[in-house]
Amino acid sequence: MKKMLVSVVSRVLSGIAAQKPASRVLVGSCNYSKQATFEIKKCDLYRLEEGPPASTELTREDGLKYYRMMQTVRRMELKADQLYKQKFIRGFCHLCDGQEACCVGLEAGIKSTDHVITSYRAHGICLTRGISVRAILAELTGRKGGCAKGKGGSMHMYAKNFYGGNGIVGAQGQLFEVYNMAALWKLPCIFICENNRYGMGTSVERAAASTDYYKRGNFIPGLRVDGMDILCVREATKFATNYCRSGNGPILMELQTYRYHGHSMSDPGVSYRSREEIQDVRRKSDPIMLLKDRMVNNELASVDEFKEIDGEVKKEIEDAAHFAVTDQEPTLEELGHHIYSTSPSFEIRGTNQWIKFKSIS
Ligand SMILES: Cc1ncc(C[n+]2csc(CCOP(=O)(O)OP(=O)(O)O)c2C)c(N)n1
Repeated sequence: MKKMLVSVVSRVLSGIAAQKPASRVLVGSCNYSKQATFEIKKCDLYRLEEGPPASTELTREDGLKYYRMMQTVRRMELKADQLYKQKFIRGFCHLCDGQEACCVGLEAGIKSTDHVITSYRAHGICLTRGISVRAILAELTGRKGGCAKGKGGSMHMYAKNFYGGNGIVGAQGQLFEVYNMAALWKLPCIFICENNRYGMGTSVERAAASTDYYKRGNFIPGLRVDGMDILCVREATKFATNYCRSGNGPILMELQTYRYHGHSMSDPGVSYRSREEIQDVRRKSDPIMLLKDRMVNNELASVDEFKEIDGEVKKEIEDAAHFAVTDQEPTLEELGHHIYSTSPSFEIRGTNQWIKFKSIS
């Protein structure tokens, strides 16, 4: 089976779908159902004869795994918000709380051996690609134990088969081409546009003549997906990966989602949209709440079980945050490494910035 490359583009978006009830429930042991079948919102299609299914099965095991992962992303982002305000985190910081179903659903629909490139709103995908909360938070605070040794920060974290966080809007497409050409991968590709309704402080309706982003690939087929529903994202991703792997060429997926925070930590996020709008999305379409309600209503898990997971996640985040504020910073010499293949290589032009810096201090 061919590997695949997924390029996730953080962009804007609209309309979040109402949930539909589950249909069939299979009762298992231990007082819980082992799995249930849920109706999910149909995707809008572009240049496709058929799309992802309108119903899907969720096992108790997968559901609990997705819940824990989404809750970890949510709590990690809220901790990052706190650390930023305490000035432990400096510089750019783009949080993805509200968009958890996108990164967790994407990972649920691809293989760990597939390749992923994403935009600057990268923390959630870093986690789903396998980086620990500890290594992410320590990267945000610029410490040695960070996944990029404290030198990358919010937008430059990497893992196996994961090529970052990129600060340049739209760079994912070019990077994909570069990687493809350099490695002669010739990989099939899914382009994912996370449409959170705003580009910085401008609503999509103000910015674009056509907000049908899933049609923007022109000759490339597209899907518009409810990005607040992890099951919709998972099924759409599975459909898209099958489509690409079958040799049909690339496909574009627009995930309609919402970011609870502003564009970045320097944007309070309430000057161009109302607090009521944000509250409304939280109340009606929160991705974590939707999954939890579905599972409880269909006896896949109990409220107490979710509380227990919440407690474990909270502890993991607190431990990671403690590490992130107590771990050492990289040494000045280390700052010059990993920029060129010879480390450090500042002597090339007769200067060594870090030595100069040392002598000043
Ligand atoms: C090529 C380029 N131009 C401009 C910028 C500055 N910039 C950073 S984010 C951004 C807008 C991003 O909008 P979008 O991805 O739609 O949504 P958001 O991140 O606000 O959720 C811009 C113009 C950039 N990083 N790269």
